[in-house]
Amino acid sequence: MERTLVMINHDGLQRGLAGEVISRLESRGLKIVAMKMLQMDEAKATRHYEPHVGKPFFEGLMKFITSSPLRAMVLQGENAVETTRNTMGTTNPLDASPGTIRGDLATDIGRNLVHGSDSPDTAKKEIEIFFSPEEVLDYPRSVEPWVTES
Ligand code: IDP
Ligand code: MG
Repeated sequence: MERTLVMINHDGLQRGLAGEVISRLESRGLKIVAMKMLQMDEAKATRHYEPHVGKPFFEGLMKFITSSPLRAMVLQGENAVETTRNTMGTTNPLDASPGTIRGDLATDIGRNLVHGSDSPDTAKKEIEIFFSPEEVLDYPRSVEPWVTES
């Protein structure tokens, strides 16, 4: 069973698209095993986007990502990383296929709504930046909450 880090960035929150994004990911069979609101400080943002340090868009990305709270989640499932990535669509929404989150809901590469880890190794590192082990709570699929014990 694989885990991945998903963020609904504040462009997504401000546009009221969190439910839509979560719904699409849950509909693919991924379980939300952790979720919270958080505001990234510069240290956490730099760790999270470390591979992009020095790129032309890095400064703008830092400014954007630290400017308002966002929603972070850990999703779990078979091939959670790849399933999340292909549900999100490609980085530039202009190239993203219709049917993907970015292809249907975004137009601007700097406002592409979501983050998803790009490999299981990256996922592990990214989850550790934002969640303590106690905050990630797996639960069984077999629970039947609609049946009252008598
Ligand atoms: P990803 O989010 O699809 O994994 P990354 O290459 O990891 O894409 O880039 C992280 C984020 O940085 C992107 O989601 C996007 O918001 C921003 N970004 C990446 N490339 C560019 C660019 O060329 N111009 C502006 N922003 C970019
Ligand atoms: Mg990435």
